Amino acid sequence: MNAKVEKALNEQIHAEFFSFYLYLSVAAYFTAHHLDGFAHWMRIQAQEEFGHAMKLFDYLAERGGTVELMALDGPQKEWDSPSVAIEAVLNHERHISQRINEIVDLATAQNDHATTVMLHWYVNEQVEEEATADTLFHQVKMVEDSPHGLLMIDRELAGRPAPVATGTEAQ
Ligand code: OFO
Repeated sequence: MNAKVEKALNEQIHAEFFSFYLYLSVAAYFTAHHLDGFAHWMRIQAQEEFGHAMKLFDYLAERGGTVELMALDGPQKEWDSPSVAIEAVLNHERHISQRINEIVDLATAQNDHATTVMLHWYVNEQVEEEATADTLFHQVKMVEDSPHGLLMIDRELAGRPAPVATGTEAQ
């Protein structure tokens, strides 16, 4: 396959695995602060990121490309408050959207239509993920000074169902 696209997809696999790692770190932060619903929600989010990485992993293999896994940096471990932690997630999703858009541009410029079409799934997924993180951020910000409000959101987040698929399917 096109070498530039192959490189960009490998870098995106790395970015998705870093998202997995970062969200797991956010989950650990919430667990340490006894907000188990938030921690549960972030663990599921991390699982989804793992799925996003594996979807690209499988796609590269299917196209005869070479998967090159790279070292992951240690993610941030502490945030000043729950809203700051969720804001970090929102900002990270915006960063991922930007990356996806750039790879779509690259694949299109390289006439790699199969990759452009495959990436449309990620473009749509990013719209949803940014919207979800944005809503959660604003809700947490609204109640941040009220433990009661925070616990209500925590209870709600505890109900997020686990992804149905296992293995390498993206969510
Ligand atoms: Fe949360 O994003 Fe992956 O793609």
